[in-house]
Amino acid sequence: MAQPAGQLQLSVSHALSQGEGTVVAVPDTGAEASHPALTGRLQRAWDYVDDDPDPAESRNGRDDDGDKAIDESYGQGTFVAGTVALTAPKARIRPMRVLNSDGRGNLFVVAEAIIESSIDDALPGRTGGGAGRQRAPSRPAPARAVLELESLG
Ligand SMILES: [Ca+2]
Ligand SMILES: [Ca+2]
Ligand SMILES: [Ca+2]
Repeated sequence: MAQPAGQLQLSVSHALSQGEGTVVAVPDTGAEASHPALTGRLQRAWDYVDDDPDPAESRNGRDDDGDKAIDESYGQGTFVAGTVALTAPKARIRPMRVLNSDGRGNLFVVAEAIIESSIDDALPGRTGGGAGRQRAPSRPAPARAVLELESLG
């Protein structure tokens, strides 16, 4: 049955696959686990902005990028994760918070998150019911390398 262009045609895609057995990493502003579309869908992941194990979205009430809009990207990661939940209703979703509430992040940290998302053993969601992956409390290595380079002038 033909459907108008621009629609997602979810019934067609769901007949092909609903994402069974897959994990979709969402490197963005994080995601709200309490959102109805995401309840029970999220795997544990990492907050690369605050370097903690809770990638929930967070706003700080500041215009971090100086564009006169405060926390304008808050909700973006939850929207993207919700879109994944809708299009792949049986996939698990791993939110990786790599952008702050104004949508800004460090390219090297984003790269690290993407790399880690492709290494199963490095993922906290694979560790079962324990406390998750143990990370050093310091900055992720690529960001630390940049800072060290900067300090060398
Ligand atoms: Ca956090
Ligand atoms: Ca802003
Ligand atoms: Ca902000």
